[in-house]
Amino acid sequence: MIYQTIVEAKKKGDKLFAVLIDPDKTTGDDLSKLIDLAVTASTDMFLVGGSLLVQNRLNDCIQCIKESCSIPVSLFPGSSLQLSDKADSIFLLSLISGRNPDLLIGQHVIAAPFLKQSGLEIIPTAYILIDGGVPTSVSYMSNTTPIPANKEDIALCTAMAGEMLGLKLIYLDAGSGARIPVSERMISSVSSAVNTPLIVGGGIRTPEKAYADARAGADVLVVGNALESSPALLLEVASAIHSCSPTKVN
Ligand code: 1GP
Repeated sequence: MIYQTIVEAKKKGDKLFAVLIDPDKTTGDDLSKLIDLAVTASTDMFLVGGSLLVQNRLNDCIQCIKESCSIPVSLFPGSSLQLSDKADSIFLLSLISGRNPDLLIGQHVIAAPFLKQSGLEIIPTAYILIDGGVPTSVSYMSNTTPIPANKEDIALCTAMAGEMLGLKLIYLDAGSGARIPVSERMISSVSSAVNTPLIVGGGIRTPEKAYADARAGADVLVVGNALESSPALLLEVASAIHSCSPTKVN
């Protein structure tokens, strides 16, 4: 169970590394190579999805991962069209930084019957967009305004509300390809205000930033975009994140 893994890791102070794969962009040999690197680096989980998928490759992508390794796969869906029972779990995102009812409850209603019979582990996730310095696909597609990058108070009150509503993960996301990733200051403010495991992603491009985010209080670090152009970065980022973990051998 992916959620249990995250909770247990948090209890021990271990930091987890998630590789985000956009099934439109990483295919064929590139996908196989990324999976091999992920296995070598003891990657903790794959997230699969994107704000807008146009190529209908979601199932094939997940199948390729499942046939190649035992790293768990979670759906990270941009919409209710991005569902697959080939994954292990789904981050069922409620976009609580926004005020678009479709992404707070509408898409979930559409997805509910499929999810009910899918056998997927459902992980209700408080999804909080932070301004990443450029208009990202997720802010455009979701028709929501991200929280300004320097407004830690808004982010932490949003995270607290998400926790009070019973959501099981808090995901602070600057959006894929963000120019400015979520600041350590914001990560630290949010992580000290909630007990819920904290996922951080969007624009992380260096092992140093991943390390700093883990030290600031992120429990799971997500990297996607940077690996599309520099797959070998995966090894360095994984090592930096796992070096923060008291119980992991690096
Ligand atoms: C995006 O947090 C993820 O939703 C990962 O972002 O692709 O910029 O690494 P990147």
